Amino acid sequence: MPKLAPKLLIAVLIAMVGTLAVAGVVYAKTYRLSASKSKLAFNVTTIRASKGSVTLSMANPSSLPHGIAIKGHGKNVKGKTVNKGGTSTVTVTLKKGTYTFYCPVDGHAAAGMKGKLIVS
Ligand SMILES: [Cu+2]
Repeated sequence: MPKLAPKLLIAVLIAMVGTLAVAGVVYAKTYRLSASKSKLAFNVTTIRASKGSVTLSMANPSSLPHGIAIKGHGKNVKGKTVNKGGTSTVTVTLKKGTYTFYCPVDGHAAAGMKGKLIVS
C-alpha cells in the first residue's frame, strides 16, 4: 500500500470539511437503537454523539409498549410510545455533556431501560 504523506492527508481532510461547511451541511446525526425483545432494556447502554442536533431512533420489537426520551442539563424530551413493530424517535439540540436516554413508560427506566448519552 502506498504511504500518503500525513501532511497531504490532513490537507485533503481540511478541504473536505471546508467544502461541507460551504455547502451548509447540517450535522444532524441519527443514532439507531432497539428495545430488547424480552427484557426491560435497550440493546445499548452507552451512546456517543456529537454536539448539535442529536436524533435517537428506537425500534420496538417487544410486545410491550416502549419509547425513547432524553433528559439532562435542563432538557427532558420524550418521543412517542410505540407498540411492537413501531419506531420511537426523539430529536434534541445538545451541548457537550452527559445525558440519560430512557424509556418514558412508567416504571421502565427504573427497571433498567436507560443508558448514558455522552455528547462531545
Ligand atoms: Cu419501555
